[in-house]
Amino acid sequence: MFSELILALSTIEKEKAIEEVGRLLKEKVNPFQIIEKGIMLGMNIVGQKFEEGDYFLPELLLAADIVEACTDLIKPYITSDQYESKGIIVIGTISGDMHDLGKNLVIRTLESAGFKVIDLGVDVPTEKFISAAKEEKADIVAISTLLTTTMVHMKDVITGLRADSDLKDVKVLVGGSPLDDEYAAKMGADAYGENVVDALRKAQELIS
Ligand code: B12
Repeated sequence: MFSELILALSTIEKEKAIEEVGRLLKEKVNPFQIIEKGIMLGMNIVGQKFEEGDYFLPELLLAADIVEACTDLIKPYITSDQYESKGIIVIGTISGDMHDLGKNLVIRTLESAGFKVIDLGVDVPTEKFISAAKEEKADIVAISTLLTTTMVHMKDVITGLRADSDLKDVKVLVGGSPLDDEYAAKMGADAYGENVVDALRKAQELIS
């Protein structure tokens, strides 16, 4: 069902990818499945090609542009009727990391479920996470990273949050492809979200 979308993304064919997403939505395919089983798998192939030296940064950027266009199409179909919980979430990509496509998808999903989400953007320093958590009275601080070189900085944010007496009730949710449950727990995070659906489920569990 998703092979055409995966192929279009992995071969960087924007029009075809958009057409496929439109077709899947029209056929009432679950939008989360389009993200996880289509877009994610297509981007994984792009990543592999990059690793193998077949693609370079321009191709990654073009692929990123396609993902943005596809998610713009999907957003209206992610509705809040299946979810109830609400809370305030401050989110950002950790310092040194510019990847934001996954984070943006997570934001859209959380917002559609009724959360207020404050996006700090990419390359966010520890102090910014802490000051924003205070200013916004956040229930959850969510941190994203896609690089093994920057995931170590997540621990600094968590340590900083834990050391601040004003923020002792704030929960920390982490995500990004190099992480897993074990690494998240070792850093002291409250939860790890593997994908958009898991991110939403974990956010709701942390709030309840
Ligand atoms: C697109 C892309 C880029 C784009 C990013 C554009 C953008 N606006 O984000 C650009 C071209 C800028 C880029 C740059 C680089 N990239 Co890059 N990039 C990718 C690529 C191909 C896809 C990432 C992506 O967007 N996937 C799609 C999204 C939807 O998935 P996702 O990000 O994983 O997010 C999901 C989950 O992880 C989770 N999630 C994500 N965040 C969060 C947060 C929370 C709180 C939760 C709960 C969940 C969650 O939910 C999301 C949805 O399911 C990956 C390969 C790959 N397959 O991941 C490489 C990859 C991540 N990049 C890589 C590298 C090396 C780089 C560069 C260093 C390249 C270079 N030599 O300059 C630079 C780094 C720049 C920097 N300082 O950040 C490596 C990282 C290797 C590593 N293990 O550290 C990868 C794995 C490619 C590879 N195989 O070598 N990249």
